[in-house]
Amino acid sequence: MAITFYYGSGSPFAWKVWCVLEHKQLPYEWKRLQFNVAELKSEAFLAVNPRGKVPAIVDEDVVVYESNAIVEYLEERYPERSILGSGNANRARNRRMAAEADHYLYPLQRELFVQTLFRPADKGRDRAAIDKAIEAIVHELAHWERSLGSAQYFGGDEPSLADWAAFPVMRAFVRVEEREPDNGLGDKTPAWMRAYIARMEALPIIQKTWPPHWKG
Ligand SMILES: N[C@@H](CCC(=O)N[C@@H](CS)C(=O)NCC(=O)O)C(=O)O
Repeated sequence: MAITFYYGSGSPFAWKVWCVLEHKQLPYEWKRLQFNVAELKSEAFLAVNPRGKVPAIVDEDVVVYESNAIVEYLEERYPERSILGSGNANRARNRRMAAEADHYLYPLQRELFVQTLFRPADKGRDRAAIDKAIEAIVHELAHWERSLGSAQYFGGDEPSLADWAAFPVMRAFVRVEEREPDNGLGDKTPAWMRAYIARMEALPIIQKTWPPHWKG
């Protein structure tokens, strides 16, 4: 039976889980929820995730929410086509970077969105707050540059969980630059990250899982 996958377009956590489902070539039924009370806080969805957040999955009688719990569940339940690689060191490295993406990278994306795309146009823009957010992002990206080293992917020669976790957040930085080109992030985006993003965007998994509301 196919896994039911509850998704929200633009959520980096949901994008990560979608990439993992594709990486593992698992059958799933994709259910896109809109970010509104009617859908996320409906009785039906709260029965799946009482927090009313995406992503979530239902696999027969198993319900899992929280993206890291979901990807760990999928890895244990369906170990073929591992997202963690082989050997304790690789597996720990992937888990470490997935945690870093959530705890260090994502909050910076969130703050940048709050200051730009999520801020009503009639409120204008707080230049100092945007500059501060960009400065924090540039500082954080230095850690990612060190982790990547000369590899193609954070996972090494092939993309793995570290990439499925980090790429959606990094691509969201670029999204802000595309939507508000004057914000100054573009000039500060490191060349290695642009090259990495281009490499990831060329992957069939990323093309297939592209956030629907970013298309067109
Ligand atoms: N820690 C959770 C975060 C999930 C999360 O915050 N999802 C957001 C989208 S990025 C959401 O559904 N927000 C809707 C809401 O809070 O009403 C995970 O890893 O799954």
